[in-house]
Amino acid sequence: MTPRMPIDPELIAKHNARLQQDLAADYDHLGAVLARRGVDLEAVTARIQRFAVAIPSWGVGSGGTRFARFPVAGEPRNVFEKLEDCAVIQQLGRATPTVSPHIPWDRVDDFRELREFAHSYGMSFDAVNSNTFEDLPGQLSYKFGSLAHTDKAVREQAIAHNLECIEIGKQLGSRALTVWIGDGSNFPGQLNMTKALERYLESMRVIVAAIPDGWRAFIEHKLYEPALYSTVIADWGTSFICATQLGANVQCLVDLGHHAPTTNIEQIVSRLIQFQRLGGFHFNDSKYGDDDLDTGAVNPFQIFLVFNELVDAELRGAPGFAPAYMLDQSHNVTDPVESLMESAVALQRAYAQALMVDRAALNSAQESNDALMANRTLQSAVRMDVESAIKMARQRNGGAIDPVAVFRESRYRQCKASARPQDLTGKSGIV
Ligand code: RM4
Ligand code: MN
Ligand code: MN
Repeated sequence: MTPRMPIDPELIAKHNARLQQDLAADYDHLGAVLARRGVDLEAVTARIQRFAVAIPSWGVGSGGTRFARFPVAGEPRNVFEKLEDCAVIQQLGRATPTVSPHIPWDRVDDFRELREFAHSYGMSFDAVNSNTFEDLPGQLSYKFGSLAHTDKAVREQAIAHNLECIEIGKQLGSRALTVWIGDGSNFPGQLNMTKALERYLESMRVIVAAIPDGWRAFIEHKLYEPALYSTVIADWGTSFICATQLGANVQCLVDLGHHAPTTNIEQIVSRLIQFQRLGGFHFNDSKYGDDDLDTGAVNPFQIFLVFNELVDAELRGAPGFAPAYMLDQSHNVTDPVESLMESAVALQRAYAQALMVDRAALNSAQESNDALMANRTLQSAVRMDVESAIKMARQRNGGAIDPVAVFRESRYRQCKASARPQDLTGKSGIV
């Protein structure tokens, strides 16, 4: 069955035809440059074609700050409409075939129907995210935490929610549960930090016992927010300890925004790979904190350095290496569809550049302590203009050479602005 296409394929074909000749010339040129470096462009393009990153369902709506939210016209009002927007991102960009749902934001009566709906667009579901940081009417409050709460009844409610997320995931065809908690404290002394972690582990043990065979549980650390003095899973060290305590199917997720500025994230990635606990990523970018800006918008070199570790692990066949890639961004001033398409490209770019690192030269520079040459080896890869390889990969996968241009010309957003009248009452900062 051919998947439903939210954008007219004719429009993509027309655009591609216009850009075809220039792309072929740029691609040939890149091939010649790479050949001189001993890199086979076709092999790189084939790997870019296979690269995939999940879209966060919450990312296709406008985010917001603590101050205000400025919804984009025609933003999705429910998970079906979110999937439709995700399908646009995939149809044009061809790097995002899966969606990571968030419960309860994406709750529906019939999850099998939702799965079928996604399939009709050629999309499927990635890790299910549980949410125990927000209160729902009629429930016990998470104001003072969830899985690590002092009150057993609250912990049980949070556990039950995660168990339900696993059941939902089974119906959606997911293979992972992502648990991020907001638990922590706002004042020194407020929380017994040891007891809180003990309670967290006790709760997580129940959840992990319900993780089906072939699934993974991802735990996600975060330095601060909503708890502003201490968080229970504050850093990768705590996350790593918890994963090792909880079982082989529990791995650490690295959300790039969840670190103090200047933290050496690529080194964290290297450590987690080495000890087989790298579950995957929530990609985004930031300048100050958990800004959730578009991936690669502020510090593309950081993304490259992360991919340098990932490619190194891939090439040496690091045991247990199977990171799940997801975006986790909040779009305040851009069209979320455009931001997500550009972010997937930023990852492909970092991946392609990391594939171009002369590994033999890097290794010999490292072994001989030639710091300058080692750094020059990385710098020369990151300076490569790999756009034509990415465009070629996208076109070969059936996408648009210039996804943003096609998206704008399609007037999809304008159509949705009238097709999806918004009820703006009672909407909070996040989708
Ligand atoms: C958190 C964390 C989680 C995400 C929520 C929306 O800061 O990054 O992964 O689900 O935000
Ligand atoms: Mn995240
Ligand atoms: Mn976050």
